[in-house]
Amino acid sequence: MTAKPSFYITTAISYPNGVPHIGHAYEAIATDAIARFMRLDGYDVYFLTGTDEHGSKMVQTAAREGVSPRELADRNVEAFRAMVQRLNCTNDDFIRTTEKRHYESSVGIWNAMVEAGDIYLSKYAGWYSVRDEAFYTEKELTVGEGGVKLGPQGTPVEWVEEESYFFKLSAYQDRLLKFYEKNPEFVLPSTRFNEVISFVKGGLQDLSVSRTTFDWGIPVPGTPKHVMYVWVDALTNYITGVGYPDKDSAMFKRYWPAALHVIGKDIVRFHAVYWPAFLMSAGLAPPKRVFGHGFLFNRGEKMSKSVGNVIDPFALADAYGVDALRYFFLREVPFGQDGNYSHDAIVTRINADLANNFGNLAQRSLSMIAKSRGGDLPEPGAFTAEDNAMLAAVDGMIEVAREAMQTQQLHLVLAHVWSVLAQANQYFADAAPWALAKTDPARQGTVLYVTAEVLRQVAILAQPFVPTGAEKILDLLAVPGDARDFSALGSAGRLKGGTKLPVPAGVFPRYVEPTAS
Ligand code: ME8
Repeated sequence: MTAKPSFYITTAISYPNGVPHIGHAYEAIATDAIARFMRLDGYDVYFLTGTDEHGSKMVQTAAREGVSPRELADRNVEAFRAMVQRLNCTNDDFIRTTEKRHYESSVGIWNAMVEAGDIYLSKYAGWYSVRDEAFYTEKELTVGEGGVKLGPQGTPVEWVEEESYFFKLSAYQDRLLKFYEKNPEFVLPSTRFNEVISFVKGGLQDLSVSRTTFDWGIPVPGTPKHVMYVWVDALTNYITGVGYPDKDSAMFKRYWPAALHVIGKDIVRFHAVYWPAFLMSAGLAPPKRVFGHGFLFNRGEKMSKSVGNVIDPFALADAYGVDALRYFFLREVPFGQDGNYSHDAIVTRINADLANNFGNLAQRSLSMIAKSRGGDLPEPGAFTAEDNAMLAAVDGMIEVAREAMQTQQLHLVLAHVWSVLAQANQYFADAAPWALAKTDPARQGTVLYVTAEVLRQVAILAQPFVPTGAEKILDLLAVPGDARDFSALGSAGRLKGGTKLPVPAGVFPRYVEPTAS
């Protein structure tokens, strides 16, 4: 047996300076859907998420709340852990940057960069945004209300002057540009890649990589009055998660370089410029891909912890259900673009796509099998042209899905699968099996068989997105646990006529507005 190809996938690690918001939930859901898809498609997937606990943003929030940064982190981390569980994410690990393994890893990469001759001591004098944890040049700034200077993401900057270690980022300009040229899909969507390339072409300045004005960070080896710049330690989490600094470990060899970092569009520069440069300096391979997803807006409003209009992902999961939330975000928002959400839009998707197209087709066909066949899946007779067209459409889904997933176009996978479901609803309506029970039971059996086969393949492909409901439908079709991955798609995995099916039950209910009590 050949070994499965590995696929190491990560989310960004979140700042636990507050509780999780819907942006964090969106990223976790999307990353989990990709991880599940690749696992079902035969990859050896490793999925990491976690929290980014150092830096001045944590220090400032903790001071405002009258607790230590560690207390603040300890308190909020639990909410992040709970969120990924609540959202049905299948992460293999959850990393905290305050863990011992991460200190060792960060010291490891620091020392490797020192050995490469890329770290030197100097003085930093420039602009810093605490909210972005980012240094900006004068030319990147704009002036906001009351003359306040703002960074490119619209956050306030302050003047910082301190002794600092620097990383020779300027020496990596050509190597980065060559790397980009060789890897034309290193950053997706391509518009974000173009921004990265022009930023690098515009000239890179050396990067301040240590701070001396606070001590909430990983001490620089040999110079404990310096702590590492939070982004050095944050990015390093991705290699800590697979065993660094032990580069020879089985884990590291198996999973590094990462196949995919899923992050938001605001932090593409850190992942696509600084991170590969650090790795090149340390003699490690850069990740294979960085995907910068869009931002979610609550009816057009940007959500962020600092602004205060945070939408609680737990409340949304309680209100609509986890499958529905996952489906909504991944179907509604083209992956890579910004998206809006509102109660009405979520309810429309639940009722039209999940309840009507999927749940209702399953309910109608399975209860007909229960009623007119005593729960035995019918043996099909000879297929008509309509049956063959339907089966060809459903057998062809995986190819379209795989193609879309090569560039993480999750919404296109769902759009295609649901277009086949729409075709199946039409097929079912046209064939009218309810009317055939008496007139032509053999033909009815064939129609019900074909419909069940459509449901089987749709449910297998829907598992990464709506795992709970899809698994229930596979249970109702008596599909064994070892016949639910993508190798069971297509004609090779056809349902067997005569199989005894369990008593049908509703899956994907309609959303009903709660009545005021
Ligand atoms: O940036 N919509 O942490 P973070 C969609 N610690 N995504 C959003 C969003 C929104 N409204 N708001 C934030 C950090 N995000 C760093 C990352 S990685 C080595 C360190 C995304 O808690 C954001 O783009 O501010 C990022 O990918 C993730 O949520 C965590 O954001």
